[in-house]
Amino acid sequence: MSSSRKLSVKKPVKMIFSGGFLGSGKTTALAALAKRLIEKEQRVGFITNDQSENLVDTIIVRQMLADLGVPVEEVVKGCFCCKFDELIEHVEKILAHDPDVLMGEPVGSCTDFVAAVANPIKIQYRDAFRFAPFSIMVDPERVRSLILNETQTDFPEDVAYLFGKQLEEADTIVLNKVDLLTEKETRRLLAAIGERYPQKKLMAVSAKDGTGMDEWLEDLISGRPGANTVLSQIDYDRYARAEAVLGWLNAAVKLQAEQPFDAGRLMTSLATRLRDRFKIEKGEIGHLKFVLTSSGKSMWANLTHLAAEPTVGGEKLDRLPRGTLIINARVKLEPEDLETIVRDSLDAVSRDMSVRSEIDDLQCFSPAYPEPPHIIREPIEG
Ligand SMILES: Nc1nc2c(ncn2[C@@H]2O[C@H](COP(=O)(O)OP(=O)(O)OP(=O)(O)O)[C@@H](O)[C@H]2O)c(=O)[nH]1
Ligand SMILES: [Mg+2]
Repeated sequence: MSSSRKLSVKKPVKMIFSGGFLGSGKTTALAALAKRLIEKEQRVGFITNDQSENLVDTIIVRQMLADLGVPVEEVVKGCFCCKFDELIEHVEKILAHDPDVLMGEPVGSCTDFVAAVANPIKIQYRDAFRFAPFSIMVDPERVRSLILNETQTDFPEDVAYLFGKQLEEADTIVLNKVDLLTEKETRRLLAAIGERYPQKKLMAVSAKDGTGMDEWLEDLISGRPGANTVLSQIDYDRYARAEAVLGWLNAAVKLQAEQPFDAGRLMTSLATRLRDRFKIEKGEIGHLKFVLTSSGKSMWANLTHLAAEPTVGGEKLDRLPRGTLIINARVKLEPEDLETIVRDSLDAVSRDMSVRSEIDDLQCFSPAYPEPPHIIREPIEG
């Protein structure tokens, strides 16, 4: 690969990318880090990524960071690795805003980021960017189920393989959601991760309550070179199988009612109903996320485990006569089954709440075999 294009930057832009499995807290954490950087008078840009259009994260990040003047771009219809040229196009759009820092969130089912994204960028645009340590975020429950085999999961072995590969290419493994853990449990999980990945820097944070976030940011902006841990070996067939067990659904739904309806109740009822159906079908949840937007305000709901209850966030919407609901579901189900369950559940909840729901756009599929255009497997400093 030759150095083919020049990007116009006054000084190298810091690249803060955080990967990690579905629902580990990447969007929440990167938005929180972006706010901290802005307080330090840094100019920030943000790039989201998904396998399809209608991505909840983009709406959430735009809402959380809009007033702070952060340009947000999204790369859709494939992960950064497979959509390398599109990624660069969107990076260029953000560079027009003259950022100091560019933050990016690869899709939660993505791995081999260093070989397929960071290394090609380092080679093609050597003077334009400096990578911060590449962080991989993990949810404590996934550590218990996918690494330690302590709790039951219906995700097959290939998903545990993908999860392990994500950790293997981290410079820093970030155990998130420690607000849900006792100190003892945090120490135990960190020790278990450290035993398996002894070369990695480990952090324990709560993106939600701020624990550990300043220390993490300090390391990210310390100048310690990042995205240097290229996977020496990865079986793309296993990686593809791990992605393909997931049904991936993105939908945009128009909601309208004669009598104003309760936005929070609609989302929690829908999430709960879906979870109960997924349980019956052994449809392990990667991430189920909704955002309901009305008159420029957005409220969202998330569910990351079959055993959990949905949580809501964002702006509290009053009772609404209409709104737009974006549904993103990443669930271990055949796409046809996932689509049927989502359509049925949406009908049932709409009926219960006397709301008319009309699906404007719906895509449901399994992610395609990952075929990054560039793979550079040598370690490259920079
Ligand atoms: N308790 C707790 N919940 C968190 C924390 N960080 C994120 N969450 C919740 O975890 C869920 C998933 O968070 P996201 O930030 O959307 O996760 P993500 O990794 O971006 O998910 P995908 O983009 O779908 O892969 C949301 O309900 C968040 O509110 C945390 O530190 N503590
Ligand atoms: Mg996200």
